[in-house]
Amino acid sequence: MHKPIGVLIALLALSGGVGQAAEGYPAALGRPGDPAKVDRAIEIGVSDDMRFSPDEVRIKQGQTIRFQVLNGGQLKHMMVLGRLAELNRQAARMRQFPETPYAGPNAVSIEPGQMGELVWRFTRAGNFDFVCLVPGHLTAGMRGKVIVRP
Ligand SMILES: [Cu+2]
Repeated sequence: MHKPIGVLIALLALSGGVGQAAEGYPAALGRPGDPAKVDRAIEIGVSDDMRFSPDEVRIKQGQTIRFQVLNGGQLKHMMVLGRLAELNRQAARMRQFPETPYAGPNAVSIEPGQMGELVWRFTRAGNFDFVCLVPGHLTAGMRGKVIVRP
């Protein structure tokens, strides 16, 4: 009696239908994109005034986006996709353990004067966030929104 339910839950977990993906980003966010199949490139500037420019992007569900993140500042910055509640937890973890910075397919770090790329496929509609996880930057307001429309 209990066995089929256990199998069903295991299948749901494998399909990414519930909870967090193994890599630490929410399953609803989508998945790493194929750099050879990009629908659209979006340039985003980051700078030491702790802002993303633009800080809001609108895209269509199913699109693979190449974010080209240009660091015009003197400090290192990051762009990490996710949902704000979880990203805030990651920011707190990075304050506690700054020697192990967040890394994952939903994140890119950009040295001063450099450009970083992040290719992501947004498989579901919804509102998502992106932040900089360099300690202190998110609390200074370094975040933006991705609005994925169906
Ligand atoms: Cu930053």
